[in-house]
Amino acid sequence: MLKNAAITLHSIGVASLARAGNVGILLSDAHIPFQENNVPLAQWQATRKSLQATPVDTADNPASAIADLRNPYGGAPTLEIDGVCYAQTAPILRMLAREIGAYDGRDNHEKYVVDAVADIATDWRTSWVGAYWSKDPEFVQRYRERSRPRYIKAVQSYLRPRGGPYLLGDRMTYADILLYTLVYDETPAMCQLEADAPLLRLYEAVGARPKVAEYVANWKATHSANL
Ligand SMILES: N[C@@H](CCC(=O)N[C@@H](CS)C(=O)NCC(=O)O)C(=O)O
Repeated sequence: MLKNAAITLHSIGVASLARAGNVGILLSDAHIPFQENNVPLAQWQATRKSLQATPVDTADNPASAIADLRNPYGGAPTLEIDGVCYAQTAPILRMLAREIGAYDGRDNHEKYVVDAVADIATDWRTSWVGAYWSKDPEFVQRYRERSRPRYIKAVQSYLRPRGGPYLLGDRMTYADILLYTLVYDETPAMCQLEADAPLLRLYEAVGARPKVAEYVANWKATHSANL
């Protein structure tokens, strides 16, 4: 499905790696070529509408009328593979992990751990997005003082006993990528991570992977044009 496919990652031009960055990082780390359609925020509504639209059924592609070939919710990231849209960050990452045969646990218990940490990261991301755009200082303060420390404490409880640097030791999973982009967007300083914190070790290990470092450097260089 991924081999020789035409792959486009649709993302919104914001000053953060955000949700779409997770998909870009996994594809890059796996050496899978893709195009990025980074849409300026002001033009996103039109892109959203086109991603939501169910394509017209055609004689040579009758399956194109199926709604899940598009992105009914219409958010970013949307990953288009040979004209089929995949939506929702964690499910996209899981689908890619299954296709590639990496970035996940090897047995059912490991897969559960990866899913559980990914779920916390997903909640953390949603909470962070709310605080990022909020104009309510009390809400932002609650996020900083209660929500963020609670997410960090929870993920570090999974990381600490396994010895790091990644959640499953020396194998990077898609959950590690979700955590990396959060710490990147928040900054390690805002996360108040101690020098020996497991989450900081994970952040440094993911960021030091050559294809991840290359993706992030390129993202910094190119995405500012759409802000
Ligand atoms: N559950 C979805 C949420 C997607 C989402 O809300 N993405 C934001 C950007 S990070 C977005 O697209 N906002 C603009 C919109 O909803 O049109 C996911 O994890 O991918």
